[in-house]
Amino acid sequence: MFKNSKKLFSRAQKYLVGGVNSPVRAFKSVGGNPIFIHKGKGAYLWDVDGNKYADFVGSWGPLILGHNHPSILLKIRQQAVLGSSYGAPTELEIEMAKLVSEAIPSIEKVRFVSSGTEAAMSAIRLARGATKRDKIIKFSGCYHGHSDGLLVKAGSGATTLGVPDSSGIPKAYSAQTIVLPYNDSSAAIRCFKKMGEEIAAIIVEPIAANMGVILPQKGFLETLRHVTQQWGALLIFDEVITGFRVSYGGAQKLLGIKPDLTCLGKIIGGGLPVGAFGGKKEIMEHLSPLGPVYQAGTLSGNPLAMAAGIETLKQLKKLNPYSELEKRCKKFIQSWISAAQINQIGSLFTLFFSEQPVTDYSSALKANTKLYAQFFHKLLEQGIYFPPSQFEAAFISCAHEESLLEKISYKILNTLRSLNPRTEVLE
Ligand code: KE4
Repeated sequence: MFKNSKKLFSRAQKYLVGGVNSPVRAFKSVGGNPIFIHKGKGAYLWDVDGNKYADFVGSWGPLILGHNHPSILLKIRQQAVLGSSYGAPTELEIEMAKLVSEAIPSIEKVRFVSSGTEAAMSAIRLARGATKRDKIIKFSGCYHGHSDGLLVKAGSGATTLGVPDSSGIPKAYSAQTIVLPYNDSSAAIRCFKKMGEEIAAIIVEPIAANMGVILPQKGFLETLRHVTQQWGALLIFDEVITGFRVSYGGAQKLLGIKPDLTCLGKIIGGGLPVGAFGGKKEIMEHLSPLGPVYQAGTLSGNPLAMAAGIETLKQLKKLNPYSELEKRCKKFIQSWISAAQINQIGSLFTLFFSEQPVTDYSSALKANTKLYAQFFHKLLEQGIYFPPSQFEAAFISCAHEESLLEKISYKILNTLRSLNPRTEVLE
């Protein structure tokens, strides 16, 4: 079933660290060898052994329209014959910036970069430059890319300064980052009372999706908005996943909270490398070439990526698929509710192998990752490709037809039953 993938994986390990270019792809948390992909189309992937899969990873979020969408492919082709990169401004960047700003009004000015990591790293530097303060707050279990100051875990006490969450990061960097529990409003208030004048910004995933999907509890984001305004700090929403995923205006539109800065990525590239950060004009204009906060990128605003992103946003604006995706996703997961903890919003969800509700990182870590690993491989053998980690979000796309979801939902229920005989069927 996986002969050619196995061969490619051993060749890959000769040249690529761990055989991959991003760790989660190596299947370390579910065991076994990664499948190597030959092509994608709509809701499906095919691996190099010809196995077909219904794909619920969607390249980790960008492909809300499905793989290889014809009109996006056409726009990439049309741009490719004009050239792939100029390192000079193009009209495409203006069109893309206008689409983003019209969709997310809190983004009065925007800067395009080439990844979500770059977007979050740059937004933090901008916040520090604009406020002349050094400390930032992030939340345990939230991921904002791999820049040094954000690969930090909580120090000993809740509001003590962070410690590195990876080797190679100087303690001095992590000491500027405070890590608080997600959904813990009082910890945020206590922290500001203790060191509010030193805090440049809070960065938060308004809907967490990197510990599995975890929804913000009532009042949490409102508290972050209030306490940052009270103390002159900035509120940064990392919408790399939720931007254009949970609504055309992202989580901030859905939840009615306006941040000072927003990070974007994934969907806005339509499958090509694009990230972005943007916000209030008077904050953004601290950025070079207007202001003293330096930021740059060879491929920022790359024309091919802009062409793919523009077409993606135009399609989403035309289709406005969000209520349909929410309906389909809710129907898709409803029969599993008795067998696992399911957190879902819009077209993203996580099935936690846990007895109790999952509302923050510590409750997420109680999930049975061994059972998840068995679940993952049983699905893979049935042609269903779920995220190879319990702590990642699964996605459906506009290409996941109801008939497909119904068929797959039944297979998943049977798989859950085989792993957990206690599963009653909710007809
Ligand atoms: P990238 O640098 O991977 O484009 O974006 C970093 C990032 C920033 N913010 C959020 C909320 C994110 O989810 C991410 C990246 N997400 C992971 C999956 N959860 C990317 C997959 C991977 O690391 O291979």
